[in-house]
Amino acid sequence: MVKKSLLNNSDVLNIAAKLGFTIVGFAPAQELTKETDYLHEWLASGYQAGMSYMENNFELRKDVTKILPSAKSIISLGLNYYTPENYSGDNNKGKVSRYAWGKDYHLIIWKKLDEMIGRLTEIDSSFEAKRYVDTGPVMDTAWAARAGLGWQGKHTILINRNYGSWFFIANIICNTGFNYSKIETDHCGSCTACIDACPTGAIVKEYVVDANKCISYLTIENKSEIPDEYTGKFDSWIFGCDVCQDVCPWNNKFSKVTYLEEFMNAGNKEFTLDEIKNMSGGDFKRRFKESPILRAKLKGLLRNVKFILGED
Ligand code: B12
Ligand code: SF4
Ligand code: SF4
Repeated sequence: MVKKSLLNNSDVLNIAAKLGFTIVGFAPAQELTKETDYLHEWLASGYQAGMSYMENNFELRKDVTKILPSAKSIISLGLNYYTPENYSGDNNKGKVSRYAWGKDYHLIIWKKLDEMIGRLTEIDSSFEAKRYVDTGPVMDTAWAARAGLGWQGKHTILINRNYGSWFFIANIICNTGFNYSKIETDHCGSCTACIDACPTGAIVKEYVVDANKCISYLTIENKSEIPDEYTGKFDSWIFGCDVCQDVCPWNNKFSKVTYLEEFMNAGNKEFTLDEIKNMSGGDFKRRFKESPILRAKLKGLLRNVKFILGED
């Protein structure tokens, strides 16, 4: 006889809400066939640029039972990071994209996911789970879409009809069956605002981003020089880029202020360019110890500052 799980949707929803995950959905752990076909095409086009890790573990991305053999469901969670602050508009300052204004979201979310798994295991000791946010061989956005959190906009970021797109996605692969969520329909319609506004033409066609051209890639993941063809196109982005989300009507209408303290009073919104240029390695490590900006390393951040100043 199959043992019935002691857990149900409400247990998850209650715990998730206490931890600040205001967007939650459930998907059956079936193979991601259509999504991995698109991934295959994307890789074949070289759109992963220097992120060779995207080429690895294709089978795990497609089939989560290769990660957790007992997998039955994916619990998908969205953590809203929107705050009403904005940039000063000072031309001597370099802008950091909104997701990186505060503490590194991986650190915040891993802790919350561990707490959640701990509490679910207290209810049902047979609960088995693996949790992911961003890193690891899991297609975060594809699972969030399957779990009804929203639809992938033409800029490829997931949009929720009540929150817009300023939220992180986390996924828990687990061995419990749930009542599954309804998949959200695409509400982009005839809008092309993100494609029209992208400063570097990185949204090469609807629903496809070429990382080689994306300011987010070029300022964060890229280890080389920034190609000359982008001179004058970066505005003053020195870490990431939010243009495609800033122009999206769903964000303009539906963004809600997060009530998570972790994202309030975020100190890393913008920097005077001289401040970066004068930073020592030690200053950089101290200042960005728990920030996503650490990923660019001082070398990368300096390259970005010099690029927007036209100094390289
Ligand atoms: C690699 C990566 C990047 C790369 C490549 C981006 C990309 N679109 O692939 C770079 C460095 C450029 C990047 C930038 C950013 N990223 Co990023 N990134 C990732 C990562 C690690 C993998 C994404 C991936 O699988 N790409 C592969 C391609 C094939 O997938 P895709 O673009 O989603 O394409 C899908 C659809 O568009 C669709 N599709 C393809 N073709 C077609 C055609 C049609 C007709 C249709 C209908 C659909 C369709 O199928 C594809 C597969 O499902 C995820 C975390 C994770 N582990 O999943 C975070 C993630 C997507 N990033 C995130 C964020 C926040 C960002 C930035 C906003 C950060 C910033 N402000 O600078 C930017 C946004 C840039 C953008 N417009 O995408 C968040 C998004 C949260 C959300 N609400 O959706 C994620 C989910 C991290 C997280 N866990 O929160 N990122
Ligand atoms: S993040 Fe910036 S560069 Fe990348 S697709 Fe969006 S608007 Fe274009
Ligand atoms: S700007 Fe328009 S096309 Fe782009 S994601 Fe938002 S609604 Fe969709």
